[in-house]
Amino acid sequence: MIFHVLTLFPDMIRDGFQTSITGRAVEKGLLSLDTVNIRDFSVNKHNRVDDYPYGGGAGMVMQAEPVYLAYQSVAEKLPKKPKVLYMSPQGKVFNQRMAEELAQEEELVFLCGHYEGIDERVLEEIVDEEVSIGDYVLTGGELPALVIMDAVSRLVGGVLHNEDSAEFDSFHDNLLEYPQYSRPEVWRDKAVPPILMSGHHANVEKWRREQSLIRTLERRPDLLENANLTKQDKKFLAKLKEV
Ligand code: 4FV
Repeated sequence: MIFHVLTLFPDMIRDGFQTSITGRAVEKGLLSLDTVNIRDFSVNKHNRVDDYPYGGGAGMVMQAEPVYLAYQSVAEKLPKKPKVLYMSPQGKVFNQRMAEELAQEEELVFLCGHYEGIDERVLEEIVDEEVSIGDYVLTGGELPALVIMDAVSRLVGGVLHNEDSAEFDSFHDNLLEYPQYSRPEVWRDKAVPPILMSGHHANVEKWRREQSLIRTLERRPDLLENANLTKQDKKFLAKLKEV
């Protein structure tokens, strides 16, 4: 997977991506990161990339040309048009299912805005999908790009030590994950649920599935609509709702 990031703050992207799991994946050649500084494509003598919004109003807007030239500097090197994602509160809200879809791509281009946003005309020209990481306003698109790159990277083969861990993730079957425990067996008088010490894998799996169902019903009942539930799951949930 190759990530191209069009940004005014390439260092922020590099620093955020080249540590820990994604950093090791870059070293292993499983992922690669190409940051492009939009300011390098400024077309005015003061190296500006923003200007006042037509129609007035607060703040500044990123101009179309530097963004377009930055995009072209990536696209002209590629055999086919890459998928371009623009980070914006006006976009489709990101989720695990979207991460799984994006992980199928070979290359992704992330466009990171700043100020009040980017001139709509270049967005119409180059953007395939506007994506939001949540209903709040950030100072820039860099953190959303890092969030999405991290979630997608986990799903790229070989990035995670243990492939399975992605398989039993939160939102697996669209359910919240079960509680986790590790040594010591008793911590400040709190013991690990005995079922987890039984070594009886089937019982452990059953208990974990029930915990996922309990948590999802308590914390995110909205997820249950699209959850992949077995008959046993539905019977267990019905019993929970009786209580
Ligand atoms: C955002 C979000 C976000 C809006 C104006 C950057 C900021 C500034 N992006 N999910 N929430 N972007 O707040 O993706 O340009």
